[in-house]
Amino acid sequence: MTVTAAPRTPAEGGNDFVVVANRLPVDVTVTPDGTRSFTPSPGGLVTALSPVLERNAGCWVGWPGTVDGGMEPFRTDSGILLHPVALTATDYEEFYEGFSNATLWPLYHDLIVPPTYDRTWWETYREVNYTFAREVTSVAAEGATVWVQDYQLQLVPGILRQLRPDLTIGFFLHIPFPPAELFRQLPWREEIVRGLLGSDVIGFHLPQNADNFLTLARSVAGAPGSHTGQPDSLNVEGRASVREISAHITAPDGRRVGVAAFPISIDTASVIDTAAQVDAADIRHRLGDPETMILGVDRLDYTKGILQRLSAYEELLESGALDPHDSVLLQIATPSRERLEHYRRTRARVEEAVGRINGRFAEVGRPVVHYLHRSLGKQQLFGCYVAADIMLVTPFKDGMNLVAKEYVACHGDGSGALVLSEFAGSATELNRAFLCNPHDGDSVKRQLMIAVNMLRDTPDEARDRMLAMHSQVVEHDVDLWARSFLDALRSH
Ligand code: ADQ
Repeated sequence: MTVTAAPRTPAEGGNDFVVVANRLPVDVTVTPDGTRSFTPSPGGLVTALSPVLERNAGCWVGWPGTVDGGMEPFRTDSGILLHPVALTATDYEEFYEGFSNATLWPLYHDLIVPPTYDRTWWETYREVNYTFAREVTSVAAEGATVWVQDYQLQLVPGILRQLRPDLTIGFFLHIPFPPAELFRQLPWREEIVRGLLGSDVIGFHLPQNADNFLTLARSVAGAPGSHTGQPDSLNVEGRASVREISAHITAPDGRRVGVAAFPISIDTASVIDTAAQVDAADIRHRLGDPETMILGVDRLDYTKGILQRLSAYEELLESGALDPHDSVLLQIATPSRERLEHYRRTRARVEEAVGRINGRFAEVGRPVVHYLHRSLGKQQLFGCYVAADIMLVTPFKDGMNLVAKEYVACHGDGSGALVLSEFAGSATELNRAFLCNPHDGDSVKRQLMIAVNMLRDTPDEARDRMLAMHSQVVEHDVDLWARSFLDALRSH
């Protein structure tokens, strides 16, 4: 990625559209001679927001991924102004690894592992949220629209509301919002809810997440609200009208805050375009030309159910339902949060399982599980999507899951099958997938085998299912998501 330096002080008047997220959309690498290089960073948020900012020529405020001091603002070759927020090593440990990923992440993902409640982490979370908000005020024009992203920055809307009442503030949560009875565990629950209520519009992936928040906001922050369950006065126009504000709640300062579901999606046209250029036959050939190629693609996170997926596959090989001579599972796992104990443990268990399964069922030169622990380029990744007969997406809990949508986008010819956890947000829209319960190994095995058999015995039925889902992701892309949210924010 080519970047050019931009002045620290914003151009006269500042920026009219600002996105603020924990991470900038690039990874910065510093070589020993001090030269910096930039590569686009992986992850759902970046995948979703980059096209939106490119189209709006906006400013992205975020952490550049290194704790080695200040960095000047810079502009990407696609025209996005990147405004770095400096974090110290302690900020990184206590705000990011600690409060964000060892407190909020497990709490919001239904306590798959126990959250840690640590007052020092909380204090750093508050301070770092303040730092992000201050940086936003330095780049935002009078009356600008600011779109705050995700669980790391839930206090930013409230702080911005105090510092800059002229701003229009939207907030979108990319992960699930938990039921009130879980959220109430959080010792700082009231501050978080009040922080979010600094927004004009709060967006979630699913109506269920929005409902959870509304219940909480009433009970924790005492905010009265009107939950109509029906679209009300904030209707938006045209194509975006499928997403409407479903409820209003009154913030403690008397403002009306819109709360609604805006299911995120992918840049479908660009995925289809890239998928058309890949050589899927070559990938299958390099995997030994299996009759059945199964694929898993995830950040290596304990919420994604990778180990359980491997166990289901192992049991199917063991029982003979899948033939080890004709079946291959390719698991691509992006390294993630590697210093956290639960992540290290998950990785060790996944890698142990890969070794065990190959030890039991592989032949010389013919592994039954291929495992890559790294990030791939889009071309390579989408090549795997196109090549795979079956995509296994088995999270215990996932806000949306873009991987499932990317796979479907790559199968516009109706080929392939998606086995999808009913606990992924995307299951609501991709309801022609083979839905499974990842907590129940038999359910994963059953749905996988139904998919295998349908592809072989009644391919037309499998094709209908895939084509129905493909239309869904063509009609509901990331552009619709962003425009729906921003239209709702504008007309608030
Ligand atoms: P994630 O938990 O990161 O996102 P997901 O939605 O599946 O999960 O997005 C992952 C993205 O990273 C996809 O675009 C995928 O292509 C990319 N990716 C994954 N593995 C890769 C690899 N090895 N190499 C290259 N790219 C890879 C969070 C929430 C989700 C929510 C998104 C967006 O946890 O629930 O869907 O944000 O809101």
